[in-house]
Amino acid sequence: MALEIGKIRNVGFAGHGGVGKTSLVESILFACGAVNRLGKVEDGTTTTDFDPDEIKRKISLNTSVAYCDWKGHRLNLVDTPGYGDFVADARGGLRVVGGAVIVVDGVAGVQVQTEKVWKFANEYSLPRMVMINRLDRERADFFRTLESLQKRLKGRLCPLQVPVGSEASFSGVVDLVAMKAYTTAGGKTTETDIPGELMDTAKSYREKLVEAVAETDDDLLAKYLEEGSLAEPEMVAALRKAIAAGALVPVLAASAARAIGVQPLLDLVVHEFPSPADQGEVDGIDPKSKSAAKRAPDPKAPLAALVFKTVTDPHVGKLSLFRVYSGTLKADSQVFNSTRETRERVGHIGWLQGKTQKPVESLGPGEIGVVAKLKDTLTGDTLCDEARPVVLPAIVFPEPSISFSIQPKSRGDEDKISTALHRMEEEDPTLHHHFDPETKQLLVSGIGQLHVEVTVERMKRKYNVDVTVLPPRIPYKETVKGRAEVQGKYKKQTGGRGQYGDVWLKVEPLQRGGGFEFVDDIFGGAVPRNYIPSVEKGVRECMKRGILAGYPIVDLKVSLYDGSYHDVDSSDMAFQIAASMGLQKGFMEARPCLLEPIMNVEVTAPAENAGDVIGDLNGRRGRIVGMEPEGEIVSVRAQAPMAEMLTYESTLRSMTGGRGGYSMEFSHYEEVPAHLAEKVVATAKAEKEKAEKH
Ligand SMILES: Nc1nc2c(ncn2[C@@H]2O[C@H](COP(=O)(O)OP(=O)(O)OP(=O)(O)O)[C@@H](O)[C@H]2O)c(=O)[nH]1
Ligand SMILES: [Mg+2]
Repeated sequence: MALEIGKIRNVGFAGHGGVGKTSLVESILFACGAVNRLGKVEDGTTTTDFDPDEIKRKISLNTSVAYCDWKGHRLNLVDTPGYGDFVADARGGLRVVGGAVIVVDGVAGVQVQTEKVWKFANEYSLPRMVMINRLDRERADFFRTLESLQKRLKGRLCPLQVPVGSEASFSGVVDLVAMKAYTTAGGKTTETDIPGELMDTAKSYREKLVEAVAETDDDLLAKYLEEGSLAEPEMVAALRKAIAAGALVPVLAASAARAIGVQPLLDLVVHEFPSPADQGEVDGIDPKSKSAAKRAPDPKAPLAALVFKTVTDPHVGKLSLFRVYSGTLKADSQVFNSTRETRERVGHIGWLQGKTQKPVESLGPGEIGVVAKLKDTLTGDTLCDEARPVVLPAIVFPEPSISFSIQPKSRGDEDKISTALHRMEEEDPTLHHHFDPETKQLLVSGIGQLHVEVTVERMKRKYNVDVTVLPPRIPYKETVKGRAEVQGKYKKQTGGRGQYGDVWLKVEPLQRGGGFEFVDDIFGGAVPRNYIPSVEKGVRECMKRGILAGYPIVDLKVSLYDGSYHDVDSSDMAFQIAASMGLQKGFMEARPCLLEPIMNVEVTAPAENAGDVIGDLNGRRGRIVGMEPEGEIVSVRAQAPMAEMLTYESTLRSMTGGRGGYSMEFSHYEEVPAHLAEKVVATAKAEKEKAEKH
């Protein structure tokens, strides 16, 4: 029997790294009786951080799913990673939920990845609540954190609770709708009256809440202004509507580790977040007619399900995590993968409790489940009824931004490495690898250094291949600053059939991010029509290989404006070569330069280290773009070249005695200063010569 759709709540947990998402999910599972022992991240015993690499590093690397039942409702909990290198996985997780709990730390407040997951939630128009967690810690402060939330996150954020006590004496929350306190002692939560000393605070924040709710509805606002208050049922109904529409984001208080605020959160999830039925129809495309197609959350409708995560399990092989949007998926059936246009056999299906599968016969709309051993299906694919196909929008993942070259430790492991990487790329859409024929290096690209390190460890553990990671290769690019008009002529006419191609090219820069533009300015057939694509191809091939230092050329406009040909000797190949020769010459005449990736960096450090942190960033050619004190911690935002940030981790650690943290992501490309560019060009030349010798 499939679950009753109105009783399902799919909830995502997202936020910056280490704020307590996994601990919160564990605490929820325990409160609901879904686990009988409360796991701890420190001990590697939580339900949703079960991967050996997660246990070893004590951070979440993957989105994982667990379920529990609360007051007659089924909650599917989607725990997403918050560390910068892995946060992209939260995109997949948030895609399939009906509401998100954005968790923030009660000391640090809004951090880089908080803003990132907030944007993901915006993209999917997700109703959300913000939970200020870890309020039992020293220096944690609900109201100061609230200010940072209201300042830095777009949306109408309003407390729905205020905390009872603070730091070590934090013991519960006051619900501002019911005007009741829920205090927790020894893991047990009980409803009590609001402590006398909190009454004034509670009343004043309730007033703010009522006002905020009223402001989401014109009729309600008129009534509120007239009568000065709102009736309870009206207020409750309007609150639910406002949250669902994203017009209001309630702010809550908690300590996941001490189970404070957990039961009140569960009641709110059940009352305030939409069920899959409330979420309504989902939009897709009919692959036959290419027109829009909708699918209703009806168990009898044709099947439509989306795979949002793929993992490989050493025992069972490939697992696909999916959400059913419409229709019913049955065990032992056949489905159609409309994204890849192939049939898939479905064997066992089930619910997921971390790594454990609970087999079920069927899964209805709104349910989240798992299926093993699909052949061709990858993350983002739609599974549906072949007779009524539909493709749901895919999930967009970021491109990798850093590349490391890797070498096998034992000879002859090259094939094993490439098989392992192919398999891992099926699981992880942010991982890529390719062989660079110029330098004869195998490059593994990921979001950051830790991402690549974890990949290499996995390769060893799961596929039994050991590799050495060499320092990363900065993904420089080449472009020009000036213009040039040049001839490229390729002529070989000695004996037999010759080769003849002759082009005149104009080379010009495009604005940053402009890519490539090819202009055909040939009049009167100086270059015959059928060879114009050959010229463009020759230019493109040459741009891929690079000219200055072997990096791809970007932001370039090339116009073909003259040339000549030979009736017999001209060929596709001859024009490609002529174009490539022309570009090489024109490029070098048009003031070539190198571009380097610039990163957005956010550093948090104890206030007394702020001066050192800023001085050091300046020394790394960084530009400070902002600095915000948050209590005894400062957060410094800067832009700095990737090439200067490779060794940052250890420097920051020693500068701050291990108390600083940072995150970094790609921002844009900028020109490399000339004296540094010379070094890069020289190194590239040496590498190329070395590779040619071997
Ligand atoms: N004092 C205190 N510590 C907490 C609380 N919640 C979590 N922690 C601790 O904070 C650390 C990080 O917790 P996690 O649950 O792994 O945080 P996370 O948000 O899942 O981290 P990532 O998934 O890696 O982004 C662990 O050491 C937890 O024990 C809390 O309410 N109070
Ligand atoms: Mg986690």
